[in-house]
Order: sequence, then structure tokens, then C-alpha cells
Amino acid sequence: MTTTEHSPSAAASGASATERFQQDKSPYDAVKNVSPERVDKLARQVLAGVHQTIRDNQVTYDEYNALKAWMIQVGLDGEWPLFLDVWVEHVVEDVNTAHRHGNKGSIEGPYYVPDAPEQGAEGTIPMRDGEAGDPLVWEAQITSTDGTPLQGKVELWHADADGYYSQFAPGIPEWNLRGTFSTGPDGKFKITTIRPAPYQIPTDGSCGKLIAAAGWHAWRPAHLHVKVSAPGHELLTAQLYFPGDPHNGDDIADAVKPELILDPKPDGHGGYTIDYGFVLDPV
Ligand code: MBD
Ligand code: FE
Repeated sequence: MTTTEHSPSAAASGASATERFQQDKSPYDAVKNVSPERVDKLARQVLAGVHQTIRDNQVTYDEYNALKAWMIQVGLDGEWPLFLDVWVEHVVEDVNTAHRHGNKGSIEGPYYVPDAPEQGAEGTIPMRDGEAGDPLVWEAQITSTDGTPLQGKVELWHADADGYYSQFAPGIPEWNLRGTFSTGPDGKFKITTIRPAPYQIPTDGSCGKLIAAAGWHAWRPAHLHVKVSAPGHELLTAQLYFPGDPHNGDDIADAVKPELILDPKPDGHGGYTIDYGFVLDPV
């Protein structure tokens, strides 16, 4: 990301997302932990699916070369994190959380950054003076599946009223709309933030090219991202949505579940209150 550039670009946010992933996920360690038997099985099955698609559709050399050119460009744009998180992660999330009795989760997406500034159990997420967007006050609790309150933390991150994320779009303070809220033993938190806008994934990069070429749309409904954790419990990664959003039913990332839709109450002054709490599964 350059400091002279002031309108967000796919290449800049893609490069940031790629760099972030390489820092946080130790991808090469992850690869070492997958056995040759699994790689053999998974790679064969994916390739067999590709081969079958080619046979079923009598794919031409023009189509094959279009795919090759596009895949090269996805890498150059740094958009593999975006591509995978938009079109693949939701199924990984489903299969890995199906056993849970507590909260439903959703995908992490490409824009999480660990270690957002600590605000305590009650506080306002870092934001600019006069940050645009309706105020949102969120008061709730973290509990275990048996109802016991859990001392834990809520990491919250979301887009601003223009649909941009700090650290992935230029000109936004580093930790804007990113905060960590650690609770006491009662598990209670009270967070003040703003209501985010619907989000359009970058349309000027290779994911945008795929969307345009296929005649799809690029929208995600407005959402709050959270990671909720407590000792002895499974980490919950989720997203929360607002009722009535035009894209709750056709999220490009397929990451909306009915259990994740909030019930905001107008506060009488143009803002909203929410009371969505979290139930974590013991490990
Ligand atoms: C997002 O903000 C997001 O949450 C996902 C999953 C993909 C792209 C942008
Ligand atoms: Fe998001």
C-alpha cells in the first residue's frame, strides 16, 4: 500500500491481505503438517473434478488459456486470499464447526489483524473524530454451553461507512474500527461502535474480472466480524448481519446464517442497541 494513493485499489488491498496471511498463518508450517496421504487424496479429487468439468463442457483452448491468464493475474494482484475466502472458506468453516452446540460461526475473511488495541470490557472501538455511520451500542455476555459466564475476549473488526477496512485501504488510521474487549469473570461486555455499510469486494482486480465475466454481483451484506475466545473453549470466529440488508440472501461469500442476524433496536437518537451474546463450546 502506498501513502500517496487515496482511493482503495484491489491490488493494494490484495497485496496487504497476502502479506498479512504470510505473517500470521505460518503457511509453510501448515503445509508441513499435511500428510502425503492427505495431499495425494485431496489433490487427486480436486483434479478429477476439474477434468470432469472439462469433459462435461468440452472446454476449448481459448477457455483453458483464459483460465491460465486469470490464475496468473490473481497471484500478481495478491488476490488469492480474497478469492479463497469469498468462494471456498464457507465450506471449510461449515465442516469444521458442525459439531458445536454453542454459537454458529462464519468465515474469517481476508481482513483480520491480530492484537487490535485493548479496550477493556466496556469501551468504544478506535474510530476517527466524527466517524460516519449510525452509532451502535452492544451489550451482552460470553457464556459456556452450560450457561456459566466466561471471562474471555471479543475481538471486533469491521468496515467503515464507505465499506473500507483499516490496514487494507489507504488513508485510514491503522486500528480504525478494530478493537479487543476483554471481559471480567462475569463475561459481560459493552461495546460502542458504528453500524458498517454493505461491502463490495474490489471490482478492479482479478476477482472483479471473474465476477464481471460471469455476470455476478460483488456484494456482501453489512457485517461485524468477531473472534470470541475464553480459556478451555473453542475459538469462535463469526460475522453478524443486519435484518433487511438487500444482500443477506445473496452474499457473494455465502457466509450468512439465520442465527447470525442481529435484532437491532433503535435507541431513539438515530443509533441502535444490540444484545447478541456468545455461547462457546468447551474444548
Ligand atoms: C470481506 O469483508 C469479507 O468479510 C469477506 C469474507 C470477503 C471479502 C471481504
Ligand atoms: Fe468483512
